[in-house]
Amino acid sequence: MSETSSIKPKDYKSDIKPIWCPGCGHYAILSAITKTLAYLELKREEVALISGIGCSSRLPAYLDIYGFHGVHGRALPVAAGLKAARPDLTVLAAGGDGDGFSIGGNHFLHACRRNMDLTYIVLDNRVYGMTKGQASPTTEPEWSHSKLTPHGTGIPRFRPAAIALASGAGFIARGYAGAPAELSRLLVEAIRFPGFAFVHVLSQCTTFRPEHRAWKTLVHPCENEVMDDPVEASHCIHADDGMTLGIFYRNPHAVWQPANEEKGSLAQIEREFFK
Ligand SMILES: Cc1ncc(C[n+]2csc(CCOP(=O)(O)OP(=O)(O)O)c2C)c(N)n1
Ligand code: SF4
Repeated sequence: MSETSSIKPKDYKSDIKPIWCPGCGHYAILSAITKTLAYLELKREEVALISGIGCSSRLPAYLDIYGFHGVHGRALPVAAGLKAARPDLTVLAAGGDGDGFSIGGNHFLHACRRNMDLTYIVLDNRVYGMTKGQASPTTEPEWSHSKLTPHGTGIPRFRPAAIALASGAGFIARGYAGAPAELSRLLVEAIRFPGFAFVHVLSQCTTFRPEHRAWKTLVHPCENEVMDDPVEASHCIHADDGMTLGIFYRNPHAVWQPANEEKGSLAQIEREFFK
């Protein structure tokens, strides 16, 4: 990371102190994001982070950049709208596994397919943290610690990387809150990638999934070179045990960005609307 940059990671932090539980993985991801922005020397007014709802989606409050703490599962359409109107901005979207893969699952598929120049960071703790520990789409089928699913869900886990690949995402990577320097390197690559970049981040929930402490012994680096062939990447992603870290797939292709010539001022839009 650059030592010469005049803009420091702390410059991107707001004065609001995070209220996450002690040891929550989301702290390290917040720090990785600020380090990434400083490394890329992005001015605060050049970047926006859009979130949904959940512990993870509190991120915009803790950052002193443009931000929008949105509606559950709706970070991606808001981020896409912002990018359509302001292509000059670096637009990040972030949220949890419940937010992005359950209620927002449909948006995830189509954001991958549409391929706007966005970076989507999912803080995956395999549980609904904010609503006190229900199973999410990435929860193991046998996990039975929620009163709602006392015998486990019995349903196979959602495979975010495989679904992103099948839906057309051009950049797919996985990081871990316990490896923040590596995560920051992934985020740099993701933001530089021209198109939709999906960064799946394992983020431990110390309160509802204390067994996540073992993750530090389970994660392992991706042994393959970064792939640009979807068939090869598909083999690799299907063989993955969910704990592989690194960039799985990188394949830039046509970015969708609506033409902005007809964009009017707010006053013009209002006049058209009430005509
Ligand atoms: C439309 C809607 N449905 C349900 C909720 C309740 N709700 C708030 S946060 C949340 C789950 C958040 O879990 P996740 O996205 O995994 O994030 P985490 O809190 O674990 O970081 C739910 C279901 C809501 N706020 N809005
Ligand atoms: S409930 Fe879990 S995800 Fe939410 S702040 Fe606490 S440790 Fe983090």
